[in-house]
Amino acid sequence: MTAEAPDAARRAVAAFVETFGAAPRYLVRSPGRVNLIGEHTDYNDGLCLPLAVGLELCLAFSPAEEAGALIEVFSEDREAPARVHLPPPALSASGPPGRAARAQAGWAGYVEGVVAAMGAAAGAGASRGWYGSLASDLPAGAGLSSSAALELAVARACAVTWRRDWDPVAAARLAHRAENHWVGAATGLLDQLACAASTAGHALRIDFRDLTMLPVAVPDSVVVAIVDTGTRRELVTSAYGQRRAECVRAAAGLGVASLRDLGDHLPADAADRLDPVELRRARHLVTENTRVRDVVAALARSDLARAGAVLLDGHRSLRDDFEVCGPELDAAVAACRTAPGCHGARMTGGGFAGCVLALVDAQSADAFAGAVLGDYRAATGRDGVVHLCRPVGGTSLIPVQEHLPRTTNDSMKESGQE
Ligand code: GAF
Repeated sequence: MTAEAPDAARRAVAAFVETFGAAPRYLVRSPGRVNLIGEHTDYNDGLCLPLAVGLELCLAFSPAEEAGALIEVFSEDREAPARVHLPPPALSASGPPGRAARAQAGWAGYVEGVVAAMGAAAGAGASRGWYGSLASDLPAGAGLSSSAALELAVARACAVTWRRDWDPVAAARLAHRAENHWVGAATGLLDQLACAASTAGHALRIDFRDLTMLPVAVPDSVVVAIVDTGTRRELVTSAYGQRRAECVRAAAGLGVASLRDLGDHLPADAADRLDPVELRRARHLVTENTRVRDVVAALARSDLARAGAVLLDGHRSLRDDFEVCGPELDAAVAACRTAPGCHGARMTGGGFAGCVLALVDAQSADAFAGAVLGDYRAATGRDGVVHLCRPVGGTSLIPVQEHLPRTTNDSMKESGQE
Protein backbone atom coordinates (compact mmCIF):
# COMPACT_ATOMS: atom_id res chain seq x y z
CA MET A 1 0.00 0.00 0.00
CA THR A 2 1.04 3.61 -0.35
CA ALA A 3 1.33 5.63 2.85
CA GLU A 4 -1.32 8.00 4.19
CA ALA A 5 -0.49 11.69 4.51
CA PRO A 6 1.57 12.03 7.71
CA ASP A 7 0.07 13.88 10.68
CA ALA A 8 2.69 13.63 13.40
CA ALA A 9 2.19 17.33 14.25
CA ARG A 10 -1.47 16.85 15.12
CA ARG A 11 -0.74 13.70 17.17
CA ALA A 12 2.14 15.32 19.10
CA VAL A 13 -0.03 18.30 20.05
CA ALA A 14 -2.99 16.10 20.99
CA ALA A 15 -0.75 13.91 23.17
CA PHE A 16 0.68 16.99 24.88
CA VAL A 17 -2.80 18.34 25.65
CA GLU A 18 -3.87 14.97 27.01
CA THR A 19 -0.74 14.48 29.14
CA PHE A 20 -0.28 18.00 30.50
CA GLY A 21 -3.81 19.41 30.32
CA ALA A 22 -2.87 22.57 28.39
CA ALA A 23 -1.74 23.55 24.92
CA PRO A 24 2.04 23.43 24.26
CA ARG A 25 3.93 26.69 23.76
CA TYR A 26 6.00 25.33 20.85
CA LEU A 27 5.91 22.69 18.15
CA VAL A 28 8.99 21.39 16.30
CA ARG A 29 8.88 19.36 13.12
CA SER A 30 11.99 17.40 12.31
CA PRO A 31 12.19 15.52 9.00
CA GLY A 32 13.68 12.18 8.03
CA ARG A 33 16.03 12.04 5.07
CA VAL A 34 16.95 9.96 2.09
CA ASN A 35 20.30 10.14 0.40
CA LEU A 36 19.94 10.57 -3.35
CA ILE A 37 23.55 9.51 -3.92
CA GLY A 38 26.85 9.48 -2.00
CA GLU A 39 26.59 6.53 0.36
CA HIS A 40 29.22 5.78 3.04
CA THR A 41 31.16 8.81 1.82
CA ASP A 42 30.57 10.98 4.91
CA TYR A 43 33.14 9.25 7.10
CA ASN A 44 35.58 9.18 4.17
CA ASP A 45 35.70 12.97 3.66
CA GLY A 46 33.63 12.53 0.50
CA LEU A 47 30.55 13.97 -1.22
CA CYS A 48 26.88 13.21 -0.77
CA LEU A 49 23.48 14.51 -1.87
CA PRO A 50 20.72 13.90 0.70
CA LEU A 51 17.30 15.53 0.94
CA ALA A 52 14.84 15.88 3.81
CA VAL A 53 11.41 14.30 3.31
CA GLY A 54 7.92 15.03 4.61
CA LEU A 55 7.91 11.91 6.79
CA GLU A 56 8.73 13.56 10.07
CA LEU A 57 8.89 13.50 13.83
CA CYS A 58 7.12 16.27 15.75
CA LEU A 59 7.74 17.43 19.31
CA ALA A 60 5.22 19.60 21.15
CA PHE A 61 6.78 21.21 24.22
CA SER A 62 6.69 23.97 26.82
CA PRO A 63 9.57 25.38 28.87
CA ALA A 64 9.18 24.72 32.59
CA GLU A 65 8.19 27.63 34.79
CA GLU A 66 11.00 27.03 37.28
CA ALA A 67 14.76 26.95 36.62
CA GLY A 68 16.62 23.84 37.77
CA ALA A 69 13.81 21.52 36.75
CA LEU A 70 13.66 18.44 34.63
CA ILE A 71 13.47 17.65 30.94
CA GLU A 72 10.70 15.12 30.41
CA VAL A 73 9.62 13.74 27.02
CA PHE A 74 6.73 11.38 26.38
CA SER A 75 6.56 9.32 23.20
CA GLU A 76 3.30 8.10 21.71
CA ASP A 77 4.45 4.49 21.47
CA ARG A 78 6.47 4.13 24.71
CA GLU A 79 5.11 3.82 28.20
CA ALA A 80 7.98 5.36 30.12
CA PRO A 81 9.03 8.96 29.36
CA ALA A 82 12.65 10.03 28.83
CA ARG A 83 13.79 12.07 31.84
CA VAL A 84 16.96 14.13 32.14
CA HIS A 85 17.74 16.07 35.31
CA LEU A 86 19.50 19.41 35.02
CA PRO A 87 22.29 20.41 35.07
CA PRO A 88 22.85 18.19 32.01
CA PRO A 89 25.06 15.10 32.34
CA ALA A 90 28.65 15.45 31.14
CA LEU A 91 29.52 14.23 27.65
CA SER A 92 33.01 12.84 27.17
CA ALA A 93 34.92 12.73 23.89
CA SER A 94 36.61 9.54 25.06
CA GLY A 95 33.62 7.42 24.09
CA PRO A 96 30.18 6.37 25.28
CA PRO A 97 29.68 6.34 29.02
CA GLY A 98 29.07 3.06 30.79
CA ARG A 99 25.58 1.86 31.58
CA ALA A 100 25.53 3.54 34.98
CA ALA A 101 26.21 7.02 33.54
CA ARG A 102 24.03 6.53 30.47
CA ALA A 103 20.97 5.74 32.48
CA GLN A 104 18.53 5.28 29.61
CA ALA A 105 18.64 2.90 26.69
CA GLY A 106 16.87 3.12 23.32
CA TRP A 107 15.19 6.35 22.22
CA ALA A 108 15.51 7.92 25.68
CA GLY A 109 19.30 7.56 25.46
CA TYR A 110 19.26 9.79 22.37
CA VAL A 111 17.29 12.43 24.29
CA GLU A 112 19.76 12.23 27.17
CA GLY A 113 22.78 12.42 24.86
CA VAL A 114 21.52 15.48 22.99
CA VAL A 115 20.71 17.28 26.25
CA ALA A 116 24.27 16.49 27.37
CA ALA A 117 25.78 17.81 24.11
CA MET A 118 23.59 20.93 23.95
CA GLY A 119 24.18 21.48 27.67
CA ALA A 120 27.96 21.40 27.20
CA ALA A 121 27.60 24.15 24.56
CA ALA A 122 25.15 26.24 26.61
CA GLY A 123 27.10 26.11 29.89
CA ALA A 124 25.33 27.86 32.75
CA GLY A 125 22.49 28.77 30.34
CA ALA A 126 21.26 25.15 30.45
CA SER A 127 19.33 25.61 33.66
CA ARG A 128 15.67 25.53 32.67
CA GLY A 129 13.80 22.31 31.96
CA TRP A 130 11.08 21.62 29.43
CA TYR A 131 8.43 18.99 28.98
CA GLY A 132 6.99 17.59 25.78
CA SER A 133 5.24 14.90 23.77
CA LEU A 134 6.48 13.49 20.51
CA ALA A 135 4.90 11.61 17.64
CA SER A 136 6.64 10.22 14.58
CA ASP A 137 5.75 9.02 11.12
CA LEU A 138 9.30 7.76 10.61
CA PRO A 139 9.73 4.01 10.92
CA ALA A 140 12.73 3.16 13.17
CA GLY A 141 15.58 1.19 11.61
CA ALA A 142 14.35 1.77 8.04
CA GLY A 143 17.30 3.95 7.04
CA LEU A 144 15.30 7.20 7.01
CA SER A 145 17.15 8.77 9.96
CA SER A 146 14.48 8.56 12.63
CA SER A 147 17.31 8.95 15.19
CA ALA A 148 18.67 12.14 13.66
CA ALA A 149 15.12 13.57 13.45
CA LEU A 150 14.68 12.90 17.18
CA GLU A 151 18.09 14.35 18.01
CA LEU A 152 17.45 17.57 16.10
CA ALA A 153 13.96 17.99 17.58
CA VAL A 154 15.39 17.70 21.10
CA ALA A 155 18.23 20.06 20.18
CA ARG A 156 15.70 22.61 18.94
CA ALA A 157 13.65 22.39 22.14
CA CYS A 158 16.81 22.92 24.21
CA ALA A 159 17.84 25.88 22.02
CA VAL A 160 14.42 27.54 22.43
CA THR A 161 14.30 26.94 26.18
CA TRP A 162 17.89 28.05 26.78
CA ARG A 163 17.55 31.02 24.39
CA ARG A 164 20.32 29.90 22.07
CA ASP A 165 20.42 31.01 18.43
CA TRP A 166 19.53 28.18 16.06
CA ASP A 167 22.48 27.33 13.84
CA PRO A 168 21.54 24.16 11.89
CA VAL A 169 25.14 23.11 11.25
CA ALA A 170 26.23 23.63 14.86
CA ALA A 171 23.14 21.75 16.08
CA ALA A 172 23.85 18.89 13.66
CA ARG A 173 27.40 18.62 14.97
CA LEU A 174 26.22 18.52 18.59
CA ALA A 175 23.59 15.87 17.76
CA HIS A 176 26.29 13.89 16.00
CA ARG A 177 28.52 14.11 19.08
CA ALA A 178 25.65 12.75 21.15
CA GLU A 179 25.18 9.83 18.77
CA ASN A 180 28.91 9.01 18.69
CA HIS A 181 29.87 9.70 22.29
CA TRP A 182 26.70 9.00 24.26
CA VAL A 183 24.69 6.43 22.32
CA GLY A 184 27.87 4.81 20.98
CA ALA A 185 26.94 4.59 17.27
CA ALA A 186 30.05 5.46 15.23
CA THR A 187 28.09 7.06 12.37
CA GLY A 188 29.09 9.96 10.12
CA LEU A 189 27.51 13.42 10.02
CA LEU A 190 25.28 12.90 6.97
CA ASP A 191 21.99 12.24 8.72
CA GLN A 192 22.12 15.13 11.19
CA LEU A 193 23.19 17.65 8.53
CA ALA A 194 20.46 16.51 6.13
CA CYS A 195 17.76 16.75 8.82
CA ALA A 196 18.97 20.13 10.09
CA ALA A 197 20.16 22.03 7.03
CA SER A 198 18.02 20.93 4.05
CA THR A 199 15.88 23.42 2.14
CA ALA A 200 12.50 22.80 0.51
CA GLY A 201 12.58 21.73 -3.13
CA HIS A 202 16.30 20.96 -2.98
CA ALA A 203 18.75 18.20 -2.27
CA LEU A 204 21.84 19.26 -0.34
CA ARG A 205 25.28 18.62 -1.81
CA ILE A 206 27.63 18.24 1.13
CA ASP A 207 31.41 18.08 0.90
CA PHE A 208 32.56 16.39 4.08
CA ARG A 209 36.14 17.53 3.64
CA ASP A 210 35.24 21.10 4.59
CA LEU A 211 31.48 20.89 5.25
CA THR A 212 30.63 23.20 2.36
CA MET A 213 27.00 22.79 1.34
CA LEU A 214 25.11 23.64 -1.83
CA PRO A 215 21.34 23.33 -2.35
CA VAL A 216 20.59 21.54 -5.64
CA ALA A 217 17.08 22.01 -7.09
CA VAL A 218 15.12 18.81 -7.71
CA PRO A 219 12.96 19.41 -10.81
CA ASP A 220 9.24 19.81 -10.05
CA SER A 221 8.41 17.18 -12.63
CA VAL A 222 9.69 14.35 -10.41
CA VAL A 223 8.94 12.86 -7.02
CA VAL A 224 11.34 10.91 -4.88
CA ALA A 225 9.62 7.60 -4.21
CA ILE A 226 10.74 5.80 -1.07
CA VAL A 227 10.01 2.09 -1.13
CA ASP A 228 10.10 0.66 2.39
CA THR A 229 10.93 -3.03 2.02
CA GLY A 230 9.68 -3.76 5.55
CA THR A 231 13.12 -5.11 6.56
CA ARG A 232 14.95 -3.46 9.48
CA ARG A 233 18.49 -3.19 10.75
CA GLU A 234 20.19 -2.00 13.91
CA LEU A 235 22.98 0.46 13.05
CA VAL A 236 24.89 0.06 16.31
CA THR A 237 25.29 -3.68 15.84
CA SER A 238 25.45 -3.91 12.03
CA ALA A 239 28.52 -4.31 9.86
CA TYR A 240 28.74 -0.50 9.64
CA GLY A 241 31.77 -0.37 11.94
CA GLN A 242 33.44 -3.09 9.94
CA ARG A 243 33.01 -1.11 6.71
CA ARG A 244 34.51 1.97 8.36
CA ALA A 245 37.53 -0.05 9.46
CA GLU A 246 37.97 -1.51 5.96
CA CYS A 247 37.98 2.01 4.48
CA VAL A 248 40.65 3.11 6.97
CA ARG A 249 42.77 0.08 6.05
CA ALA A 250 42.30 0.73 2.31
CA ALA A 251 43.38 4.38 2.72
CA ALA A 252 46.45 3.33 4.73
CA GLY A 253 47.34 0.70 2.13
CA LEU A 254 47.26 3.35 -0.60
CA GLY A 255 49.21 5.86 1.49
CA VAL A 256 46.47 8.51 1.80
CA ALA A 257 44.85 10.00 4.89
CA SER A 258 41.35 9.36 3.54
CA LEU A 259 39.93 7.68 0.43
CA ARG A 260 38.76 11.10 -0.80
CA ASP A 261 42.38 11.98 -1.39
CA LEU A 262 42.48 9.47 -4.26
CA GLY A 263 40.43 11.80 -6.48
CA ASP A 264 38.48 10.19 -9.33
CA HIS A 265 40.69 7.15 -9.97
CA LEU A 266 42.28 4.32 -8.08
CA PRO A 267 46.07 4.20 -8.45
CA ALA A 268 47.18 1.78 -11.20
CA ASP A 269 48.86 -0.49 -8.64
CA ALA A 270 45.91 -0.49 -6.20
CA ALA A 271 45.33 -4.22 -6.67
CA ASP A 272 48.91 -4.95 -5.60
CA ARG A 273 48.66 -2.83 -2.47
CA LEU A 274 45.24 -3.89 -1.17
CA ASP A 275 43.54 -7.15 -0.44
CA PRO A 276 40.46 -7.86 -2.61
CA VAL A 277 38.00 -6.61 0.03
CA GLU A 278 39.87 -3.33 0.57
CA LEU A 279 40.14 -2.90 -3.20
CA ARG A 280 36.36 -3.18 -3.61
CA ARG A 281 35.70 -0.75 -0.74
CA ALA A 282 38.12 1.81 -2.20
CA ARG A 283 36.60 1.42 -5.67
CA HIS A 284 33.12 2.16 -4.30
CA LEU A 285 34.33 5.33 -2.59
CA VAL A 286 36.21 6.67 -5.61
CA THR A 287 33.35 6.01 -8.04
CA GLU A 288 30.67 7.20 -5.58
CA ASN A 289 32.19 10.67 -5.25
CA THR A 290 32.18 10.92 -9.05
CA ARG A 291 28.54 9.82 -9.11
CA VAL A 292 27.57 12.63 -6.73
CA ARG A 293 29.10 15.18 -9.11
CA ASP A 294 27.34 13.48 -12.05
CA VAL A 295 23.91 13.58 -10.40
CA VAL A 296 24.35 17.23 -9.37
CA ALA A 297 25.24 18.12 -12.97
CA ALA A 298 22.36 16.04 -14.39
CA LEU A 299 19.79 17.66 -12.08
CA ALA A 300 21.09 21.11 -13.00
CA ARG A 301 20.20 20.45 -16.65
CA SER A 302 17.03 18.47 -15.75
CA ASP A 303 18.55 15.38 -17.37
CA LEU A 304 16.58 12.85 -15.35
CA ALA A 305 17.51 9.92 -17.58
CA ARG A 306 21.18 10.52 -16.79
CA ALA A 307 20.53 11.08 -13.07
CA GLY A 308 18.55 7.82 -12.95
CA ALA A 309 21.28 5.86 -14.75
CA VAL A 310 23.82 7.08 -12.20
CA LEU A 311 21.56 6.00 -9.32
CA LEU A 312 21.44 2.50 -10.80
CA ASP A 313 25.24 2.47 -11.04
CA GLY A 314 25.40 3.54 -7.41
CA HIS A 315 23.16 0.65 -6.43
CA ARG A 316 25.40 -1.85 -8.21
CA SER A 317 28.44 -0.39 -6.48
CA LEU A 318 26.85 -0.68 -3.04
CA ARG A 319 25.81 -4.24 -3.81
CA ASP A 320 28.96 -5.57 -5.47
CA ASP A 321 31.83 -3.39 -4.17
CA PHE A 322 30.71 -2.10 -0.79
CA GLU A 323 28.55 -5.17 -0.11
CA VAL A 324 25.88 -3.53 2.03
CA CYS A 325 22.85 -4.59 0.00
CA GLY A 326 20.40 -7.37 0.84
CA PRO A 327 17.99 -9.53 -1.17
CA GLU A 328 14.93 -7.39 -0.39
CA LEU A 329 16.67 -4.12 -1.25
CA ASP A 330 17.87 -5.63 -4.51
CA ALA A 331 14.40 -6.99 -5.33
CA ALA A 332 12.83 -3.58 -4.64
CA VAL A 333 15.30 -1.84 -6.97
CA ALA A 334 14.57 -4.43 -9.66
CA ALA A 335 10.83 -3.77 -9.22
CA CYS A 336 11.37 0.00 -9.49
CA ARG A 337 13.41 -0.27 -12.70
CA THR A 338 10.54 -1.67 -14.73
CA ALA A 339 7.77 0.40 -13.12
CA PRO A 340 6.09 3.27 -15.03
CA GLY A 341 7.82 6.66 -14.92
CA CYS A 342 10.99 5.44 -13.14
CA HIS A 343 14.28 7.10 -14.14
CA GLY A 344 16.43 5.10 -11.74
CA ALA A 345 16.56 3.61 -8.26
CA ARG A 346 18.98 2.51 -5.57
CA MET A 347 19.15 1.33 -2.01
CA THR A 348 19.59 4.26 0.37
CA GLY A 349 21.12 4.68 3.82
CA GLY A 350 23.55 2.47 5.71
CA GLY A 351 22.35 -0.71 4.01
CA PHE A 352 21.41 -4.36 4.61
CA ALA A 353 17.73 -3.51 5.12
CA GLY A 354 15.27 -0.63 5.04
CA CYS A 355 14.40 1.46 2.00
CA VAL A 356 15.21 2.06 -1.63
CA LEU A 357 14.54 5.31 -3.46
CA ALA A 358 13.54 6.02 -7.03
CA LEU A 359 13.31 9.17 -9.16
CA VAL A 360 9.86 9.00 -10.71
CA ASP A 361 7.86 11.25 -13.06
CA ALA A 362 5.25 12.97 -10.89
CA GLN A 363 2.51 12.16 -13.40
CA SER A 364 3.23 8.42 -13.18
CA ALA A 365 3.70 8.27 -9.41
CA ASP A 366 0.54 6.33 -8.57
CA ALA A 367 1.02 3.82 -11.38
CA PHE A 368 4.65 3.45 -10.28
CA ALA A 369 3.63 2.68 -6.69
CA GLY A 370 1.08 0.06 -7.73
CA ALA A 371 3.48 -1.73 -10.07
CA VAL A 372 6.41 -1.72 -7.62
CA LEU A 373 4.40 -3.10 -4.73
CA GLY A 374 2.97 -5.91 -6.89
CA ASP A 375 6.35 -6.91 -8.30
CA TYR A 376 8.09 -6.64 -4.93
CA ARG A 377 5.47 -8.87 -3.35
CA ALA A 378 5.77 -11.40 -6.16
CA ALA A 379 9.56 -11.51 -5.76
CA THR A 380 9.81 -11.62 -1.95
CA GLY A 381 6.39 -12.51 -0.52
CA ARG A 382 6.57 -9.28 1.49
CA ASP A 383 4.34 -6.21 1.55
CA GLY A 384 6.20 -2.97 1.03
CA VAL A 385 5.08 0.63 1.49
CA VAL A 386 5.68 3.47 -0.98
CA HIS A 387 6.00 7.07 0.19
CA LEU A 388 5.87 9.69 -2.57
CA CYS A 389 7.98 12.65 -1.44
CA ARG A 390 9.25 16.05 -2.46
CA PRO A 391 12.19 17.66 -0.67
CA VAL A 392 11.24 19.65 2.47
CA GLY A 393 13.13 22.06 4.72
CA GLY A 394 15.14 21.04 7.80
CA THR A 395 14.11 20.97 11.47
CA SER A 396 11.97 24.02 12.29
CA LEU A 397 9.38 25.51 14.61
CA ILE A 398 5.84 25.52 13.23
CA PRO A 399 2.68 27.17 14.61
CA VAL A 400 0.95 25.25 17.38
CA GLN A 401 -2.46 26.78 16.78
CA GLU A 402 -3.39 25.02 13.55
CA HIS A 403 -2.56 21.60 15.02
CA LEU A 404 -4.58 21.90 18.21
CA PRO A 405 -7.44 19.43 18.70
CA ARG A 406 -10.71 21.26 17.89
CA THR A 407 -11.98 21.29 21.46
CA THR A 408 -8.76 22.84 22.84
CA ASN A 409 -8.71 25.36 20.01
CA ASP A 410 -12.27 26.39 20.77
CA SER A 411 -11.76 26.72 24.52
CA MET A 412 -8.58 28.77 23.92
CA LYS A 413 -10.57 31.08 21.65
CA GLU A 414 -13.25 31.37 24.30
CA SER A 415 -10.68 32.24 26.98
CA GLY A 416 -9.09 34.78 24.61
CA GLN A 417 -5.74 32.94 24.33
CA GLU A 418 -5.37 33.37 20.58
C1 GAF B 1 24.06 5.79 8.07
C2 GAF B 1 25.00 6.69 8.84
F1 GAF B 1 24.39 7.16 9.98
C3 GAF B 1 25.48 7.86 7.99
O1 GAF B 1 26.45 8.59 8.69
C4 GAF B 1 26.04 7.39 6.64
O2 GAF B 1 27.32 6.84 6.79
C5 GAF B 1 25.08 6.40 5.99
O3 GAF B 1 24.70 5.35 6.87
C6 GAF B 1 25.68 5.78 4.76
O4 GAF B 1 25.85 6.74 3.77
O5 GAF B 1 22.87 6.47 7.78
